[in-house]
Order: sequence, then C-alpha cells, then structure tokens
Amino acid sequence: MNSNNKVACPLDCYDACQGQMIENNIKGSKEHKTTNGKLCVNFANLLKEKNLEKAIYEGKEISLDESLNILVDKLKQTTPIKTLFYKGSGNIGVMQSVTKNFFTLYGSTLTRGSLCDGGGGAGIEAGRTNVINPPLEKLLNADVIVVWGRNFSVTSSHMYNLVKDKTFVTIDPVCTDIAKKSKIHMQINPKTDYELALLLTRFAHMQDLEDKEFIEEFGNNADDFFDISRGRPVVSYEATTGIPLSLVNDFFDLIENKNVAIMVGLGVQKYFEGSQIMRCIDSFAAFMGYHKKEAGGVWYLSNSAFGYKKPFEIKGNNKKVSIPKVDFGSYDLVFIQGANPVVSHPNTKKVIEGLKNSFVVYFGTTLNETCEYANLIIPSTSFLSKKDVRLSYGHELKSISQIVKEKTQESLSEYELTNFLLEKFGFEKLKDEDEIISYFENHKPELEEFETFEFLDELDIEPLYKQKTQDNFYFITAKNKNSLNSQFSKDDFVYLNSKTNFKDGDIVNISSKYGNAKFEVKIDDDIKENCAFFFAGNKNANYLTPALEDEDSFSAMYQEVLVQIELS
Ligand SMILES: Nc1nc2c(c(=O)[nH]1)N[C@H]1C(S)=C(S)[C@@H](COP(=O)(O)OP(=O)(O)OC[C@H]3O[C@@H](n4cnc5c(=O)[nH]c(N)nc54)[C@H](O)[C@@H]3O)O[C@H]1N2
Ligand SMILES: Nc1nc2c(c(=O)[nH]1)N[C@H]1C(S)=C(S)[C@@H](COP(=O)(O)OP(=O)(O)OC[C@H]3O[C@@H](n4cnc5c(=O)[nH]c(N)nc54)[C@H](O)[C@@H]3O)O[C@H]1N2
Ligand code: SF4
Ligand SMILES: [Mo]
Repeated sequence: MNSNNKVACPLDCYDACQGQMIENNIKGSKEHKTTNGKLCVNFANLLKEKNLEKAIYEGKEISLDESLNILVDKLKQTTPIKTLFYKGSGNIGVMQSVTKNFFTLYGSTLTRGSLCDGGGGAGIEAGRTNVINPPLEKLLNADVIVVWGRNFSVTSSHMYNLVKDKTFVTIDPVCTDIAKKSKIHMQINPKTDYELALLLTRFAHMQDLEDKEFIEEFGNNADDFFDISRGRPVVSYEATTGIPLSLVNDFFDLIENKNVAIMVGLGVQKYFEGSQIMRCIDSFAAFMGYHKKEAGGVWYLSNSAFGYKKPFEIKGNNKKVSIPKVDFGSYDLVFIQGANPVVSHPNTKKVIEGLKNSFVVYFGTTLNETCEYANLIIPSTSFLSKKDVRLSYGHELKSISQIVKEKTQESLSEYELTNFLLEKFGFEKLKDEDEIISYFENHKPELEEFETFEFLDELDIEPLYKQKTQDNFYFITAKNKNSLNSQFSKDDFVYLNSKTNFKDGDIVNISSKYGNAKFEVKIDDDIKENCAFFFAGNKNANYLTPALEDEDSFSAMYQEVLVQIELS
C-alpha cells in the first residue's frame, strides 16, 4: 500500500467508509470492516460534484485573497455578538469543527442543539450515562434485528450488508426496503412509538420475559415504568398505534430466547417529546435486559466520540441560540459552513427572509440553494485535498483522509481558514495539523458500559393523533438513497397512498400552521394512507415545518405537524 492514499468518505452517514486511491481511482478499503471493499452511489456522486473554484462577492468572481480581506474587514466592523456561526454537516470529518475555535474566541453567537438526532440523544442520556453504541461485534452476533424508525438498508447500507442474512422486524409507517425484507412489519402511526414500547413492555411482563437479573442489578424505577405501561387497556393501543395485537404476539414468538439488536433511527424522535419517546424505547430494551447481553443491544446515532478527546474544544462564554429557532435576520453577519439551511433548516420562509436581512458569508465546497442569498462565498478545499479523520455515529471504526490530490489554489481548508483568522485577530495559532490527526490514528476507541439504568418513571406526551382528522395528514420525511440530505439528486415530490384519491401528476397545495408550498404528487402504496411523505432534501418540504425546539435538547422537531392537501 502507498503511504499517502487514504480517503475517508466525509459525508454525513453512519457507515464512515474508508477508501484508498489506487492508480487514480478511489476504491473501498477491504481492511475496514464496514466498508468491506465497497463505496456507495453517494460517494460516486460526490466525486462528480463541480467544486467551487473562485470566491464570489456580490455575484462577481474575485480572488481568494480579496475574499479573505473582505471577511476580515467585515468581522472587524461588526460587533462580535451580532455575528452568528452556523455549521452544518456537509462534511463531518473531525477537522471541520476547527473553525468554531476562531468564532468562539472572536465572540460570535453560537448555536446549540441539533437539526438531526438531538431529541433521541437526550432521551438515551437521561437513562444511562455512557451514551455509546455497543461494539459492532454485538450486532454481528445478534439473531434478530429490530429496525425501529430507521431506514437501515439505505442510510447505513454497509452496516446492513454485514448482517443482511439475519431475521428482521421493522417498525415504520413506510413500507421501506428493510420492511419488505422483514419477517414482521409493524406499520405504525407516526408519533406512537412510545405507546408501542409500553405495549411491548406489558406483553413481555405477561409472558414473564423481562430480565429480572438486569433489572435487579442495574435498574432504577423499573416498577414505575411498568406501572405506566399498565395504565390503559391493552386493546386500546391497537387503534392508536395502528398495530394489530396479533403482530405483537408474533413478535414475541420470533424473539423468544434470541439475541436482539434494536437499531433505532431518527424517525421515532422528530417530535416535541422526542427525548421521552426514545427513553421509552430504551426502557423497554432495558426491561428485556438487552443492554447487557452477550450479543445485541440498542444502537442509535450515538455520540461518536468513543472516548476520543475533542481536539479543538475551548471554553468561551459566547451567547448560544437554539439552532431550530435561529433568526438569521437578527444578525449583522452570518457565517455558514458546510450547510444548506435554505433547504435543510426548518421553516424555509423564515430562513430566506432572515438571510435577506443579513450579510451572509458562505464557506463551502459547492454552490447550493443557500448561496443565492450569500453576499460572500469562500471556496472550501475538496475533501480529496485536505487531511482529516472520520469517526462514525453507527460503529466504533474510524477512517483517515490524507491528501490524494493537489488542491486548487483558490480554495482553503477549514484548518487554513481558522489559522488565517486567528492570526489576523491576534489569537494563538492552532496545534500542528499532523499532531491532531496522529492523536486519532494512535488512539483506540473506548467502549465503556453504563453502571445504572434509570427507567422512565413519568410520561407526558401529547399525541399528534388527537388533532388528526379525516382531512389532514401526518408529515414525514426520510433520507433518499441517491442523495445526502440536500446534496446530489433532487426529488421534490410528495408521495401519497392511492387510497388518498389523489393521482400521479396532480399539483397540490400543501399547508400547515407554519407555511405552505406546491408539490407534484407521486402515488406510492408503500406510504401509509394517513401520511404525506417527502424525501429529506426536498426543496419545499421545510416550508411546512416548525422553526421551534423540542422540549429537552434545543433540537428541531420536523414532524411535530399535520398538513392539509388540496388540489391547486
Ligand atoms: N443515502 C443516504 N444516507 C444517509 C443520509 C442521506 O441523506 N442519504 N443522511 C444521513 C443522516 S444526516 C442521518 S441523520 C441518517 C438518518 O438515518 P435514519 O435514522 O434512517 O433516518 P430517516 O431516514 O430520517 O428516517 C428513518 C425512518 O423513520 C421512519 N419514520 C418517520 N416517522 C416515524 C415515526 O413516527 N415512527 C417510526 N417508527 N418511524 C418513523 C421513516 O419512514 C424512515 O423510514 O442517515 C444518514 N445516511
Ligand atoms: N424536513 C426535514 N429536514 C431535515 C431532515 C429531515 O429528515 N427532514 N434531516 C435533518 C438532518 S438529519 C440533517 S443532518 C440536516 C443536514 O443539513 P445540512 O447540514 O445543512 O446539510 P446539507 O443540506 O446536505 O448541506 C451540506 C452542504 O455542505 C457543503 N459541503 C460539503 N462538503 C464540505 C466541506 O468539506 N467543507 C465545507 N465547508 N462545506 C462542505 C455542501 O456544499 C452542501 O451544500 O438536515 C436536516 N433537515
Ligand atoms: S455508505 Fe456512507 S460513508 Fe460509505 S461511501 Fe457511502 S456515503 Fe460515504
Ligand atoms: Mo443527520
């Protein structure tokens, strides 16, 4: 193997694949277990991207040096707290976070919370301290895999490939690929997963299947949790969750005496009480003792730090705003890195109005919808020409990126931009880049386990079904096989079940209490009839979503909304 030929896929994806440049081609590494010799269509799409080659100021191309001078001047003229640092996840290598170091020292307003997995993360943390995924080995040794609100075969196709011959159960309002391959598909009504978790807990107890030893040794408040599950008649769950009790019986027949892995995804927690919902699922898993079995366990988009130290963390007393509630218009300068808020941030109308009212600096690799509102565009160097390390939020393996291609002169990496700004403002410069990377190369992940589990002992969730009528629909979005959030291929359709009486090609106006937009209909009977489905990256879907935070973690709650559909 050549010494400098490693390429880590920088895309925001569970798999975190390792590639190798061999004779001008990048191939998936065979030594990296999840990559297993293959890269995916999105990686191929990434290689085909047209990268920004010139900086742009007010619509005109300028040199990189000129763009940096404008940035420095603007920052010097602006009150730091009136600037916002907004970073997305277009590239999730560890070196991408370096820019925050400068903006913290400078005094910018920073964001808190997440547009992604925050609610669920808070729910897991409330129950157990070490919020990490079990080792991959435990997934490989599981017998049954319960895919819960996760599009497993699409959003982590490599992890799926390693276990594709196992027995699957899927819990999802959509009949996804993995649902089709599953022995049991529970086509659940949105935002009722906590009820299903309670129902499963109740059944487990009736059949004497709970893990009494686990509960005795590690559990706190298991009785209170069980009491919540006993609070209402078993049959009443059928109507609310949409899941026949016969399927629940089939489920327990299937998992009896088996090692069970639960792969939880974003789907269960895109709601106001996302954290409680996740904690309910995690508590069911604890009731069954899954967290401490030889094989199986609970996986979620977890804290991918695995004991690695954050390389750039510095303490500041910067003002922080909740990311979903950000009002771009209330800042004099907004610095956006690796993000496309015009498509991916909740409430597109508010985003656009805000961006129009601020001086917007966009630092990214390609032009996207947000660039339309950017005053200054600074090209970031392609991932092929900068050093980085990728950790995964799905497993404990890391991958490394070396420089495999000469960079274009008119771009700079996140590390270079940060050092430049630190110097201009008289702050201490960064540690050597190689030193940071070698720390990751030379350290092994820590796979610590928790010592106590706090069961959920109080539940207060307002179900969406209370506001559901014949005339409105649940709004759901999920990731697309051929795109990465808003990057690459575009799909702006609304997908509806044929029983809704809409037809292919109908143009509809869809509205919610937060906004409205027009969509073309595609009929798809994989979608539950009470749902309107959109792919993440649909450029109009977020006109319908709330720019509000969940109850626990300052995070977005894209699906806390019902929508009306009318022919336009
Ligand atoms: N190809 C591809 N891969 C990706 C991405 C991509 O854009 N494209 N994005 C990456 C990113 S940023 C992330 S965060 C991960 C996320 O990956 P996943 O965790 O798989 O998240 P989603 O695709 O948003 O949604 C998962 C599933 O939840 C279902 N769902 C919706 N509402 C509910 C509900 O109320 N209950 C239940 N049980 N299910 C529900 C949806 O139908 C969907 O099948 O994927 C990563 N991987
Ligand atoms: N309705 C709805 N909205 C959602 C979701 C949903 O399921 N439903 N999913 C949410 C989730 S999980 C996520 S993670 C967010 C994602 O939202 P964002 O983080 O905004 O991600 P993208 O929209 O993919 O935009 C990423 C941009 O990063 C730029 N980029 C790529 N590589 C680099 C690089 O090396 N350096 C720099 N500086 N820039 C780079 C690309 O040009 C791209 O346009 O969207 C959220 N939005
Ligand atoms: S599966 Fe994910 S990590 Fe692997 S190459 Fe594709 S996008 Fe990158
Ligand atoms: Mo995400």
